[in-house]
Amino acid sequence: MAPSTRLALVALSALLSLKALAHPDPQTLGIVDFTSDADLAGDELFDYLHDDSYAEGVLPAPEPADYEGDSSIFERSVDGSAVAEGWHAHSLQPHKRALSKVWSGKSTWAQAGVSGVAAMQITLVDNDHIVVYDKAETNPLYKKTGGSVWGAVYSISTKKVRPLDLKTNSFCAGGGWISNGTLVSVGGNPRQQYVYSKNGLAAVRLFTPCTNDKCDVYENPSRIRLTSSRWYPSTVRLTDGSDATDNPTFEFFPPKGDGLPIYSNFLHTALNSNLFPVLWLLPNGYVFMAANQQAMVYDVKNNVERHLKKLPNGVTITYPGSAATALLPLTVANNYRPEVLFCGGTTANLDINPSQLSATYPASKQCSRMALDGAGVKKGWIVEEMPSPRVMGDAILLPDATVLIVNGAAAGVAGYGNVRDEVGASNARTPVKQPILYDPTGAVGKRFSNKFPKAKYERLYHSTATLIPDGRIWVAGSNPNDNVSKKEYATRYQVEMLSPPYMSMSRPTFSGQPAKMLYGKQYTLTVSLPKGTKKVQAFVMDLGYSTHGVHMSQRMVELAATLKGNKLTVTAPKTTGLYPPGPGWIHILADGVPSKSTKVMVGPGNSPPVSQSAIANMLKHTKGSAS
Ligand SMILES: *[C@@H]1O[C@H](CO)[C@@H](O)[C@H](O)[C@H]1NC(C)=O
Ligand SMILES: *[C@@H]1O[C@H](CO)[C@@H](O)[C@H](O)[C@H]1NC(C)=O
Ligand SMILES: [Cu+2]
Repeated sequence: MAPSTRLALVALSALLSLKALAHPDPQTLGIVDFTSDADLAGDELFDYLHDDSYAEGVLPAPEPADYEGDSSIFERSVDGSAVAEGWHAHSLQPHKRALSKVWSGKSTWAQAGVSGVAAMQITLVDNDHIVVYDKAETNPLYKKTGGSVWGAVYSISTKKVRPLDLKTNSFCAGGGWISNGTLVSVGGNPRQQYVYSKNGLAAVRLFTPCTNDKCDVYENPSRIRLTSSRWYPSTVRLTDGSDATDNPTFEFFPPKGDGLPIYSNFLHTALNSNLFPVLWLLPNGYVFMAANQQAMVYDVKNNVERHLKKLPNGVTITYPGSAATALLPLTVANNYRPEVLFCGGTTANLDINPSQLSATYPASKQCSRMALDGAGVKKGWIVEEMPSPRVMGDAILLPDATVLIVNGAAAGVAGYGNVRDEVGASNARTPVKQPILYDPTGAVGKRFSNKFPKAKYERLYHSTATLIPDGRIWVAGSNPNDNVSKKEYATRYQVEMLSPPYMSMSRPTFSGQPAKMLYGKQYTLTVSLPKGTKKVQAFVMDLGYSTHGVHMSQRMVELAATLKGNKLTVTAPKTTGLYPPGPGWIHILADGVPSKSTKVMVGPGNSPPVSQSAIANMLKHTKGSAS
């Protein structure tokens, strides 16, 4: 972050704050330092009018309702109908399993080329490609026409990177995939004149995958833009395949309703440390949300917030106290009962001036977990401890339904350049290079394993990780610097891959996968299983959009499956709440050993609903040049 970040969301009129803080002269937002007329052309399109009438008090601010007394919300869907099949309060199956045999062997790290641009935000595109977005800075990767770029596509098989031509500054943007298979990146930062980026505060960047390595980012701010400036925004794909973001307001992409932002009491209350809030779509269509030390369930359709119990023991779980977080796998065994997990973060007081914080302040060891149904919410947060403290961890769902936590530091907080005792500009120190594994179905107190070798490089602020289709974990980034830096802790371009023990085991394979899986329909895969396999399972996963320790829309849903001979008949998710329409990856497990995964479209692949009146109203109210 830039030093101003924590303050940036203090005011609801976020743009005005950002403006004042990001550039000393509030008149210059987005139009600072023009270098030529050519560069100026069209630039006004990237300047967005912030209309304060969207702020608190003007839009109806929903009164937060307490979940107590209305836990029935967990027993019905957003449309009032019965909940997603199989999703209701029930007790978990007894825990038997110690860590399964797939973890008995050795894990190894390997170097895997460079990411071309610093890997601040990443997402897997297809079986071989990862999109990498950075902030606009002087990366070594150049466009053919000259000039540094801040977006790239990395090939897993060749380890080559090709530049992407982003127009706007994607500094600390968020993003996700929508139902038609297009990647949407939202928000960012004002222009960086030395790399010719334009103002990305209200940017919407679209990337539709291709097979010829030619596709690029599409930006057209005259038609496609956010309602207001968003830095550190989160998104979640909704049941209709669209995307929501927040600033302390929410909005939808494509726009819905009147197309204008919706004020959020919850996000307002969660200031200051509400950046990159954590959002998980629940099987009943509501959205779980956590920011700072608070949590709630949001009824998107009716704009009702229901606050949950605070995270225990004063632990902050969002930036700059970034915890590793996941929606735990939704499985047949747990009856698709949603549970959320937060591990690490900080107990530092983040309401004081950052200059009073120290990069040596120990991170939290605490994990907090809650089941989100009537019974789970009544029970509240269940606290566990990691083997060691960690801030800025990444929680990666693994194909055997365990959770790997990689990256981060044992002390300090996220961000750079504004606390005491920094190393270089890093607000965190004591990198944690050893991954840990969490088995959600293990017995409390016995869920963690740390039998992993250490990675070679530190992965601090602005580092990322994702599962890739062959089952390895791709780790990249780390850049706690304002600009590309070679000083400790340097801007890291090196990519590393972790191979879990299952990579060298005899693994199942499958073929005959459909390109699309329609809701509730059955599909038959032809499988080849290691000898003596007793149990076969199938899953669909969203590998998420990873940035700042938040894996937006990451989820894992087991498919009901029956085996006859070598034919495995799987049933696609029954409801959009279990898996919202959009891309995913299918794989099978044979006695816990995963196959490789392949890409699938869940749902028909249609574009999300488009409301022309919402778009028109959004354009009307956000058109024009700022100041
Ligand atoms: C970033 O680094 C580049 C290359 O060294 C330099 O031209 C530019 O001025 C730097 N920008 C800032 C904001 O320091
Ligand atoms: C997907 O939908 C979005 C939003 O309407 C649209 O901008 C984009 O072009 C669509 N992508 C494809 C591949 O149709
Ligand atoms: Cu950032």
